[in-house]
Amino acid sequence: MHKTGWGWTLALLAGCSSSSQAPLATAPPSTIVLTNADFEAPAGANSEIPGWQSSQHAGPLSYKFEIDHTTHAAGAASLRIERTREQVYGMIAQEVPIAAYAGRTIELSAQMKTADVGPAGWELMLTFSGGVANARRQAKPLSGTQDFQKIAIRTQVPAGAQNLEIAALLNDRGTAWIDDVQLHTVD
Ligand SMILES: [Ca+2]
Repeated sequence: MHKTGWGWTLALLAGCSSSSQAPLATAPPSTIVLTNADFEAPAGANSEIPGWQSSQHAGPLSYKFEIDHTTHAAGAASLRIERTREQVYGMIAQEVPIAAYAGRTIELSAQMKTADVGPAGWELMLTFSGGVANARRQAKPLSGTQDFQKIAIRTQVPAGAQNLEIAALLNDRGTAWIDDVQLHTVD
């Protein structure tokens, strides 16, 4: 009976020991999954982009958002935004839960391209929700006419952050593209 008891205890200890040496079971994966981040999903019946919300500053509809099958940085399609009348900004955005990554450093990146975009540019931005201070990070906007290039923002997830909004904003005239959006931890 003693022997059985010890065997059971040792087995438990061995189990504890091996699980404590393994990577933390609760550690989130290094890639944070986004929806339709490569813009390969076909647009919906009303031109909506699956996984993404399009919006603009105010006023009458001033932007065209389309899946572009002739221009892409990866796969066979990208998202194109075109300003059709003067307006402050038009944007696409997607929100993901981020609380599990508090304290981790993350990198948001995307392939971005411009055609005749004004100086205020085509901008990658992220915003933490949850009432955290300094919740916003913005990459340097692209302007003029530039081919696809990787734009990235690296930042630490603040304690208390609940969600992360990923956005791309066209702050000026012109046409712009985004493709291959990625979000991952770097530490
Ligand atoms: Ca693509």
